[in-house]
Amino acid sequence: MNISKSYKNTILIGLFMPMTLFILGAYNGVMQTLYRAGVIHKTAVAGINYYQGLTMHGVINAIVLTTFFAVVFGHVIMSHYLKKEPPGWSYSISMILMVGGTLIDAVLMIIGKAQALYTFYAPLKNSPLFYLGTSLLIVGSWVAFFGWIKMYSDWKKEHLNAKMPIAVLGTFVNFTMWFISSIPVAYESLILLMPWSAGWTNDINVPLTRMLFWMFGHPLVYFWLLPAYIAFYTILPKISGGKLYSGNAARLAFLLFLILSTPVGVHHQFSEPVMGQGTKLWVSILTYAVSIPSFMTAFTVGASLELAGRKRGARGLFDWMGKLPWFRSENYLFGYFLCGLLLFIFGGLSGIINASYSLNQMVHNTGWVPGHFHMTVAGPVLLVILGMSIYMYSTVSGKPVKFLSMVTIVPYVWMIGVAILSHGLMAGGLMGEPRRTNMGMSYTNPASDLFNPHWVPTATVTMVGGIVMGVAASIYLVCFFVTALGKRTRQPAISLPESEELHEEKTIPLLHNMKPWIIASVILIMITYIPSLINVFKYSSPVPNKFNA
Ligand code: HAS
Ligand code: CU
Repeated sequence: MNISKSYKNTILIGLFMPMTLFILGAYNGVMQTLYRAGVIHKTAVAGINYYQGLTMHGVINAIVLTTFFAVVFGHVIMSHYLKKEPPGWSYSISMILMVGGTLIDAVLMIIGKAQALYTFYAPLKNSPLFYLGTSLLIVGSWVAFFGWIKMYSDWKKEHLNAKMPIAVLGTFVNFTMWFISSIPVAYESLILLMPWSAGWTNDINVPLTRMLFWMFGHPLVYFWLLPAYIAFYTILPKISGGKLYSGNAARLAFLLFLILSTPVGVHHQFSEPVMGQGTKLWVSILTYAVSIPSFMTAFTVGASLELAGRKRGARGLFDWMGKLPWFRSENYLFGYFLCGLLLFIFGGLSGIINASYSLNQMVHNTGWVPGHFHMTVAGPVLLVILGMSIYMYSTVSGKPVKFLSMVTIVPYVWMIGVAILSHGLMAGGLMGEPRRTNMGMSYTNPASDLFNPHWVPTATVTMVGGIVMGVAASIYLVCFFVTALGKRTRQPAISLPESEELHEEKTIPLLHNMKPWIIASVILIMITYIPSLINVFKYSSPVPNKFNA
């Protein structure tokens, strides 16, 4: 599909700007591992202190890059499948708000006025403007969504009997869940934290801010994941040479995320004293339930890959894996997707361990948790972001991808790096190595309470993984920017590989109507959060501002 200049520029800015910030995000990730391995014994390097760097790492990689990607990928999906552009007001206002909000946050983090980590709840405090910047970024993403709703309703009038394409359903599910869950965080940021950090209010209820943050913080991780799932269901079967095993299963998986993503946030608060036992048990059960759509995805995507391997001549039980198009530079996206999926097997399993209350007591706040989430958000999520960003930049700008063989090997190097890093973090975590701690400081003073010789080998393994990831990210960034700054050789266009479904399946009306799922989602949120809120007010009270300054 041909595109207007302003729409094209919006998409390109939405890819270029977060990727530029990713330089800082990735750099601070590698620095984390150097601090923790004791290679750096200081509180700050190049004027960036440990927590400032950790905040940049989390905010840029996990909030900025992911939100921009979800919006830009959403634009490309909508335009590819509906053969339209979103209304001009929606994509322009959305991008202005997102860029503006991000710039505010970036400046504050660089000058050290925001170092309360990406999980921004009290008592850690940022500049009041940080909460505004983050809210603008989120609201900007909503505006894009509003434009897609208009676009879809116009398309529906022209295609009365057509089914909603799976990629469009996935995008709508993702942004509906995002919209619902960003209401509590908007309240937390704008009504509670901003006035508190500006000194306009005298006290703050810490567990309340934590509860509101996690009501958003868990759906946030699925907001990162679902664009990757859309790519696995709708692009991967095609580029592997096969077909999507079941469209209905894909639709059901997305809709299950809509109902189960938001009410599980309390699994981040198993150690929170004000949450009741009943809530914790209930949320543990719901968390196992939210793993079901991922198990379904493993099956459906796995079956689609097996089918592709068999079409390429595989006959035995496992040889289809070898027949898949690994290391092919004309098909570089495949490596990004598959390396992400392979990491996610372990990322997902470690998540299920976290979900058990008793096992969570063992791993909470240790290196195990970042070990888990690097195999999810730095696994399938980031790899799909990297692969699709360069792919979309190239097609939408009309510039060919440069250094194709380098682009092709990046995901494999990255996967090895993440596997080593996560192994180090998780093994250390099981020996009590804390997360979010500048342990390197203690290496100069082995008598320090924080020094534990058992953590040295695992922190060193983590560092090796971090360096390998740093190498992969650097190669990628060179390829991305050389591509982006190269010459146009083709007409700019929007186009995505589009997988066919294997069977013509029966249309199940419930899988084509989001309304009942949205209602079920709101009911489950109320069942979980009304008792939680009652407990928060029963067992906690606001603390005066002066104690948090
Ligand atoms: Fe998590 C903490 C539970 C998934 C991210 N998680 C975190 C944090 C982050 C995060 C960032 O219950 C830390 C937050 C902080 O800073 O404190 N998580 C889960 C569970 C799942 C899960 C049950 N997490 C994710 C995803 C994330 C993510 C996805 C990001 C994108 N997580 C927790 C819990 C905590 C937590 C507790 C709190 C810990 C604490 O104490 O602080 C599930 O959704 C996972 C289900 C996944 C699967 C895997 C399916 C496998 C697939 C791959 C198949 C491969 C194929 C390839 C087909 C069941 C789909 C085959 C090809 C061949 C060639 C073989
Ligand atoms: Cu979670």
